[in-house]
Amino acid sequence: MNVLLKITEKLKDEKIHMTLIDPASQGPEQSAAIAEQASSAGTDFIMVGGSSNISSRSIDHAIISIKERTSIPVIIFPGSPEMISPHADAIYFMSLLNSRSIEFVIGHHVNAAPFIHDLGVETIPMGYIVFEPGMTVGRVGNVDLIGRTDSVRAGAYALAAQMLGMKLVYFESGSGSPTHVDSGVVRNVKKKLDIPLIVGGGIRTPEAAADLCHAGADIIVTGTVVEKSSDIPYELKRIVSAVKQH
Ligand code: 1GP
Repeated sequence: MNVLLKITEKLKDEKIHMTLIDPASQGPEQSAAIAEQASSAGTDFIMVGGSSNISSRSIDHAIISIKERTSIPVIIFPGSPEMISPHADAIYFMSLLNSRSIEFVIGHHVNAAPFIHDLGVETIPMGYIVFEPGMTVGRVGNVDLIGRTDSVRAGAYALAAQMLGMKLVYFESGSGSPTHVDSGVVRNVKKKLDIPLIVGGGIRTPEAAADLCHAGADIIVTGTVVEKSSDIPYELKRIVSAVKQH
């Protein structure tokens, strides 16, 4: 299965919802239970990862358990070079473009590339751009944060990602953020950007997801909403259906 092809094919018909599961927040069984409920709520892809440092063993266990209970593709969303697993369908080969630390822009990638190559896992080149408030990823990634309404800087970074040959751009406010990226920024950037735009961080309601999709976001990521919810199918179904209505 080519995951990037699946993403681009699906985007011809509809917008995409992805559920982020952080294996540092719960054990593999609970991660799998969340994935199963997210899948039944209609999410299209599971992303596994986060900013906390997790061993390749923990990532392996989480992905194996998730794959036992769901059939939707699993993409690794790595917060460190250890977060690699042969059990994933793909890994975002993501450069944190507005980090001040060279490791997050290209250094970790150089270290991880030979291992990923030998494992044969599909890599999806992605420009990862972090906005205020940034939360854990902003701090850990030593990010020069973009203001949440700064269309000019956001657009310049997104275009640079596209010109570097990246296949996706991800606008991130940080997991658990009280705000999400401003929809005006998404609207302005999408006027010039040709590659799909992912938006995540702080999206908790169907209204927020709808607003961002209406502005031009192609893929919406939610994580905290499922980790905190006592009724995942109900809450997620409402968000997924808001995404699919655009
Ligand atoms: C974080 O964009 C994702 O990397 C999801 O954020 O946990 O706030 O939904 P939330």
